[in-house]
Amino acid sequence: FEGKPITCKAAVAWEAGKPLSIEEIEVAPPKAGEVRLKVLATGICHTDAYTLSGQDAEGRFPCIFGHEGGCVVESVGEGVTSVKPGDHVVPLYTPECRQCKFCKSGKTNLCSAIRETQGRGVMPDGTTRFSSKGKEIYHYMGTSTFSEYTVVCEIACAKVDPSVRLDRLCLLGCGIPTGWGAVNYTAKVEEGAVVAVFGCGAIGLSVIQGAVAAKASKIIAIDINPAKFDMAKRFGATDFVNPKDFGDKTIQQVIVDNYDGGADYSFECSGGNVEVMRAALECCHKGWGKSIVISVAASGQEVRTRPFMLVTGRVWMGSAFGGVKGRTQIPDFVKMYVDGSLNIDDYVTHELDLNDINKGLEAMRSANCIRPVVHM
Ligand code: AHE
Ligand code: ZN
Repeated sequence: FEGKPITCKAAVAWEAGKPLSIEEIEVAPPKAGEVRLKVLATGICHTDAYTLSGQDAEGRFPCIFGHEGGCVVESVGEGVTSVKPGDHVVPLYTPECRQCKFCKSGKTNLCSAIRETQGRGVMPDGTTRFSSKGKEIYHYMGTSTFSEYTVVCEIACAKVDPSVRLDRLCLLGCGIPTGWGAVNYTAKVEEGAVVAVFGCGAIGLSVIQGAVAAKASKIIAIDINPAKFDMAKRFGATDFVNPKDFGDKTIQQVIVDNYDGGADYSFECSGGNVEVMRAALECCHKGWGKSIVISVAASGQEVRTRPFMLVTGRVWMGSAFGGVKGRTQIPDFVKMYVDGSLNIDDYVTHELDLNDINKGLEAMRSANCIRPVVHM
C-alpha cells in the first residue's frame, strides 16, 4: 500500500469569484479506506458555480470543485475491498457506508459517516490529498472531479458497468438521480398523478423523466424561458406553462385554477429561488399535495408560506441526491440507460477539454445549456 504521489493537471479555484486556473498538482496516494481515481470525464453542475461564487457557507479555498465524475480506479488504500484498480466508478457526494444510524434507518440516503469532514474540504483524517505550488488544496463534496486524478472514500464509490461510456455515466453523479429519485424515492409519485415541475434545466428534465417512469398522467413543465419547452417535451412533459403569460395572476393560482385544484406533486428545480419554492408548495392540491424542494439556495435565504397551506394538508419536503443510495442504486440507473429507458445523451449540450473548463462554467449561464461535459 505504498503508493506514490501523482503529478497531473487540475482546475484549481484559488479564491471565490475568480475563474478556475489550470495547474499542475500533486495527488497523494490513497490512505486506509480511500481510493485514488483517474477522472475521464466530469459534468459541471450549478452547485459548482454556486460554491465558486462565494455564497456557499461551506465553501473553502483553494479548492478543486466537481462532483459529476466518470472515473477508473487507479489504486486503493489499505482495507479497501469493494473496488479494485481498473474498476469503473461514479464518485458519490452522498456516500453509503451501510453502517451509520442514517444508512441503517431505511428512511434516508443521507449517510453521516464522513459528512463533517467532507463539508470542511478534507478527508476523514482531517488532511487533504491535493497540493499545488506548495499549498494544500481542499477537496469538494468528497469528490473533486475537476482534476485528472482525485482521492475519494471507498464508501463514496458507486461501481458501474465498465462497458458503458464514462462521459455519459458521469451525469449520474448528481443531476439525473437527483431529479429522477426525487419523484420515485422521495415523493413516491403514483400512476395517474398530476406533476408540476418548476424549472426545466437538468434537474427539471430529470424530474420529467422520473414522472414518465412513474406513469404520471400530466407532467406540467413550468419555466419563464419558453425556449426550455422543446427539450421538456422531448423528455415527456405533457403541458407547458410560462408564468409570465398570466399578467398579475400568480403561477400557483394558475395551476390551482387550471388543474382541478392543483398538482398532486410539485418539484422545485429553480436553481435556488425561494419565491419559486413557495409557488411550488402553494400550487399543490389541498388535502394531499406534496412539494419537494430540490435546488440549493444561497446561505441566508429562507422559505415562507402561510401555515394555513400546511394545515390544509399540503406537505413540504426536501430531497438530496434524489433520496438515492448511491452504491446500491446507481447501477440501476446505468441499466436504465443501457436499456433505453433513461435518456442521458440529450443532457450533453456542450463538450470541452479541461483547459476550457471556464467556458463550460460560462455556458451554464446560457439558456441553451443543460450540461457541459469536460473531457480530462
Ligand atoms: N453547502 C451548501 C449546501 C449544499 C447542498 O445542499 N447540497 C446538496 C447537493 S447540491 C448538488 O448539486 C445536498 O445534497 N446537500 C445535502 C448535504 O448533506 O449537504 C450550504 O448551503 O451550506
Ligand atoms: Zn450537483
